[in-house]
Amino acid sequence: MAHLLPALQYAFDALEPHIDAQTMQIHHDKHHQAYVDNLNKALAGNDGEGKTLEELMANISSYPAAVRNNGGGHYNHSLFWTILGPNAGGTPSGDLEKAINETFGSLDALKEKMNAAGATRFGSGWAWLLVNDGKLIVSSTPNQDNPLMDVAEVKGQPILGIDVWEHAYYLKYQNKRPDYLIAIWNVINWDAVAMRYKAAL
Ligand code: MN3
Repeated sequence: MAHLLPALQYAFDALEPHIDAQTMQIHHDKHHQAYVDNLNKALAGNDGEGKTLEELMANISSYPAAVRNNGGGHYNHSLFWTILGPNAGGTPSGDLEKAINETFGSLDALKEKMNAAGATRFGSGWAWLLVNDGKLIVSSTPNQDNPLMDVAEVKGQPILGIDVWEHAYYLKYQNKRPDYLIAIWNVINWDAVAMRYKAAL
């Protein structure tokens, strides 16, 4: 069963003005599609072919770089589209809010920590909020790696990931990655993050 590009659940322009429509269209239809296509090519005829993305991530060190890069790319972007949304932003509620306040002190402190992780990731990569053994942790990974990979420095279940590749922001923000990182909090879908948090516990 080949991997498929998941449909975006909102319009390309739904995240305007924070993330522009052209960036969303190219990012989803071209970049993510390429990860899916190249993953399917890399898996054709070998033992990773029937595996789920999660199974591949857990044992990624035993696969070629093309599976790591494109499988990570497919997993990361599939997560990314779902934790963004129109009419989003604001603050989380319930257990997630409580855990954020207990772990980081406040939502603003979490945002600062995530933004620092994203801003200081040299080159391309991701900033993550993940759950490990019931605890919230902020980390970052290079390239298309993620916390599910056996090679990750900080492992766990990712519940929020922010893409800091230039293709995620360059058309609107050019070299100003920190400005993109401030703006993206206006389109974070906290209900989706809370669902992932609950599932990760
Ligand atoms: Mn991307």
